[in-house]
Amino acid sequence: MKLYDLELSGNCYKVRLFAALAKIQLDVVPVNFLEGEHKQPPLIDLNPWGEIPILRDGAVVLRDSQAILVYLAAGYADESWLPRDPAGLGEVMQWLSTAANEIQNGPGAARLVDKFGYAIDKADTVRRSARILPLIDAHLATHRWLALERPTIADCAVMPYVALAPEGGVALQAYPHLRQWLARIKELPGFIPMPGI
Ligand SMILES: N[C@@H](CCC(=O)N[C@@H](CS)C(=O)NCC(=O)O)C(=O)O
Repeated sequence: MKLYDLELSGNCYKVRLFAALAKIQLDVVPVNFLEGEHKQPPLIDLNPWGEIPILRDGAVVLRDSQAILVYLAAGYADESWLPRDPAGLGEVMQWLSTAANEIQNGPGAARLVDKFGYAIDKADTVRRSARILPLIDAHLATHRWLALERPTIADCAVMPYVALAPEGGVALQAYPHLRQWLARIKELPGFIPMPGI
């Protein structure tokens, strides 16, 4: 399986992290992001959205980090990471949506402004962060993991841009439960870091 990857991308790191934790072999292919390799053939033919990560597994080509996590967990990992019962599946999926919406558009987007100079409304990203991070902290006050009281792909999806929030000027000091959860993830067997985490 090939993962078209950027080391500094939290979305790519979600996939690398889960593969490391679940001991899934990936052939990581670095993409020259600055030169826009992801906007040109052959990558633009694999993902017309012009984004990475992209996963290629034989005839299967997938964009979107959440979709890739689901694919890898369903096909290559034990069910503890992604349950098959409707309630458990729904519980994990609601966090994948949080990763793709509130987290991506909050701390994820704040980092894009500060670290990469993207023309995004910084105040809006800070407002979104200030709304979602206390909610997650409150959830983690009574839960060790985001879903199902065990590590799942929900943790892999939400963790990167939360941990990288300070790179977007979003401090985590006010969220002790969230910081303890980040530390717990870093203690999981197989954990790998990325720059900033
Ligand atoms: N929903 C996608 C978003 C992917 C995404 O935004 N990737 C960024 C890198 S982290 C990208 O390729 N952006 C294209 C660009 O800025 O040119 C996912 O979760 O994978």
